[in-house]
Order: sequence, then C-alpha cells, then structure tokens
Amino acid sequence: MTHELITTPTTASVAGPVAAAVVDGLSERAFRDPHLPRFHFTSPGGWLNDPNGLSHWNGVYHLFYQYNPLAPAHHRIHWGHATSTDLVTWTDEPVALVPGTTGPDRDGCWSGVLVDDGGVPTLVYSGRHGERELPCVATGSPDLRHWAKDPGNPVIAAPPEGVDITAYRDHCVWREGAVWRQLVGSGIRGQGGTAFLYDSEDLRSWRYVGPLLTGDASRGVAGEPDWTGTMWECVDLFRVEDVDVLAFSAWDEGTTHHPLYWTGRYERDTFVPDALHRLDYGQAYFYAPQSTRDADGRRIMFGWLQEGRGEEATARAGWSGVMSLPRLVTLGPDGALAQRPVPELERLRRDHVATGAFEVGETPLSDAIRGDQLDLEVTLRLAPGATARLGVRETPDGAERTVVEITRDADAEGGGELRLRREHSSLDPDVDAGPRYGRIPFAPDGTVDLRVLVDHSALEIFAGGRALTARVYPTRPDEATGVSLTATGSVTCARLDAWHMAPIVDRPRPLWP
Ligand code: DQQ
Repeated sequence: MTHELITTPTTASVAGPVAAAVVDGLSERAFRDPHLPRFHFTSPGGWLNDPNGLSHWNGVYHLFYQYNPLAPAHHRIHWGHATSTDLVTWTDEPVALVPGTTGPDRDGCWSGVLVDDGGVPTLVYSGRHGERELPCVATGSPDLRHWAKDPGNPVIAAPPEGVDITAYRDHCVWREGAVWRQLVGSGIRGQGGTAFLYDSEDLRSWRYVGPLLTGDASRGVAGEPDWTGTMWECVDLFRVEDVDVLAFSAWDEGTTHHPLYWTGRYERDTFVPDALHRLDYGQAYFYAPQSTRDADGRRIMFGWLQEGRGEEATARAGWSGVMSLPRLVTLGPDGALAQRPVPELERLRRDHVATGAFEVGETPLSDAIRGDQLDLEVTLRLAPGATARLGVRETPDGAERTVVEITRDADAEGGGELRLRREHSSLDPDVDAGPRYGRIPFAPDGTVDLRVLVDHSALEIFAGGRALTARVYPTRPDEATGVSLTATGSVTCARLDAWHMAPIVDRPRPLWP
C-alpha cells in the first residue's frame, strides 16, 4: 500500500488522478473499518456531509453530497455524486464539482440543489471564498455526469444590503409559473435565523424580495425543542398533502445544532407558520436534510449522520460521515410529519425471524436475532407508566450496550417518550455518550410501532412516525451483536420481526470515480 494522507493539502491544484494517487489507501482503510455502515451510503473514503442536488431525473435518483476525497476532514469541499434506480444500491459517478483554482468557489463548493431548467440540469450551490459563501450556478451534460460552472458566478454578488447577517448560504430553488424562486439560508443579527427570498427569470439574475420568515434567536436554549438558532442552514420548502413545510437546520456558532421544520402556509412572499417541530431527535446526528419529490409523487428525504467518535479515531479510520437511509415523508394524523425508511430497502432483508405475541420479561429473545446489520420491527403495547427497552449492539457480558427506551406517560393521555441511552454504548471515553430523546404518539390502547435499523455505527430509530438517529462505536464490535428486550411494568410485544440486512458494497471503491 502506498502512503496515506491524514492532513489535507491546502493547495488548490490537487485534482483528479493526482488526488487519487495521493490518497491511495484511504478507501481501503475505510472499507476495513468495523464501524463503517454496510447498507447505508457512505463516500468511498474521506469526508462526506450534506446531501445535495437530490433529484429523480429520467427515472434515476441522483444523490450529490458534500465531499472531501483527500481526507476525513471538512476542507475544500467538492460535490460527490452517486446514482441509483432503486434507492437501495448506488453507483459512484464522477465528482461533479471541484473547488476552482480561482473564482468564488476556490475554498469549497458548499451545499445546493439541482433544478431542471427547460431540460438543462442546473446546480445552484454556495461557492466559498475565505469566510464568505455566495450563490453559484453550474450546468450539466444530459447524463448529469459533467458540469460546467457559469462564467458569471457568483450569480448574486452579495447578501441583501443594509441587513446585518450572521451567515448566508444554502439554497432551495423552485419554479413558480414563469419565474424561478430561491431561498438562501441566513440569519439577521439580533433577531434570528431566516430564509431570504429571491425571484429570477433565468437563474442568473436575481431580485431580492425579502425574508420569507425569521425566527426568534432569543427563545430557548441550544438544542432544546423551541430553539431555532441564529442561522438557518439548508432551508427546504415543500408541500406534503395540503400542508406547507419549511425545513431548516438551526445553527449557532459553537453550539449543538438540530434539524427543525415549521408547518404552515406558504403565501406569495411569506411563510405563515402554524407549528414548529423537530425533524429528528438525534439532533446533529441527522443534519442538513434535503428532500425531493420523486416520479411517484413521494417526498423522499436524506440527511447527514455525522461522526460521534474522536478526531484521531476518525482520521485513522480514513472516512467520516454517513448518508441516512432514504426516508419517506408523509403527513401524520396529528399534523406533524411521519417518517419511515422507503419500502425499497426491504429488498435487503435476509434470514427472517418472527416471534409470536409475548409478555416482555418472560421469554428470552431468540438467539437467532443478533448482528450488526439488522432491521428490527416491534409492535409494543405498554400499560400507563411502563417502559420497554430494546438493547442492541450488546456484548455477551453486557459491558457495552445501546438501549432504545420507550416509556408511556403514566396519565395514559396517548403520548410517551422515546429515549436512546448510550452511556454504555462504548468503553471508549472519547465517544459521544449523550442521550437523545423526544415525545412520541401512542395509540389509545398503548400500542406503538418501533423500527430500529442497526448498521455498524449507524443507528436509525422510528417510533410512532418520529425519528431518532445516532452513532455508536462499541470497542468490541465483533462481540457487540446481542439484542434484548426487557421491561419495567406491563409490556406486551404483539409482534417482533427481525432480519439481517445484506450489504450494498463488497469492496473498496475508487475515491475519484
Ligand atoms: N454544510 C455545508 C454548508 C451548510 C452546512 C458546508 C450544513 O453549505 O450550511 O459543507 O451542514
């Protein structure tokens, strides 16, 4: 094996075949890492963050992503690109955008979207130069494999005049009659996060309309449900049934971030909010989501699962960042979004094990249910005040274990809490062990459907339509394969179905396809 690069070169000239030679070994290292997920999409090696340019184009799903192919570090971000016809397996495509040697994106091609401009695939993204990001445009070949940056970049020369902003980046672009509309994520100092609205006839020349909606940064504490931050990253405006949704990632310098959404009404130049919701209880473990409407009219969403282990361990591993499983987003009966993995993923299920109904605590789980690539579906019925605990990634001695806990309120009003306990997930003191939790709805009889997808270090949990995403890194990954179900109080398991999930990749992939 040739030498491996841990620090990213700062020169702008490393590209293509040169980069591939410099970082030879990175993708092999990533592939060998026992914490690398096997049925989630990851980059071939190096760094991955936000999903970008998500679209369903001529029957092919396109997933672009924030990518540094040179090192597992957020630096000089490129746009990686992968395609899929089934949302299950992915083909690596040529890197779509490379930071320029000069120009407004010389320090990175940050997040953005793909739109269909009369048949011409067009990317709108944030070019980064120094500490500043500005909107840029690139057009693609008909197969979306080759991209040319617009010589007029940046297409908006500066943020709106006379507004004291905290930041300015990320785009949501859509067609409305004869005009294009665009949102750029931002924040107004002393007020809160916002999304600036623009109009254009040609995607190149934009007229500033005003803030679509502005949050209140003084409300709440970082990470708490009503905290909307000082800046909104990755704004995404879409409609589900008859409800408009404004999704964003609440950000503030140096604090916890989290993804949120407003439900409400988009009316001409404003968004009239109705209620604020959390998109995922994992906070920054499901960040910067982006969604698209596919040819079947489904709203499909991906988010970025960042790492929860120390920087040194990440550098050694040779990779960083996981793309969430594609989620189907619908409107729940309570007016909030309901999320679940797309049904296509069921194709990866193997070795089905099912149990009949049983009282939790009386019957041990079948020994056939164990592993680090699992899809677990459980329907539980809890008495008021009862708690069910599904343990995953457990070592035989119990020294390492991750617990998904569900508690029904004692007053049985129809709600309860989903909590992920990670205090024993890893014996490695550098690993993030903080809990994650949020409210979930129960059926009136105390029933709740729980789905847990375990993919090595990636964990996606869905309960009553709510999502909680996180990362876990047992130090004995080969032994941490146990699964258990226990309870305090009266809990009936109405059904439990478990499958092993087949991997979607069987060898290291080129960093620079
Ligand atoms: N990541 C991108 C930004 C965006 C942030 C840079 C969110 O465009 O605001 O990689 O994770």
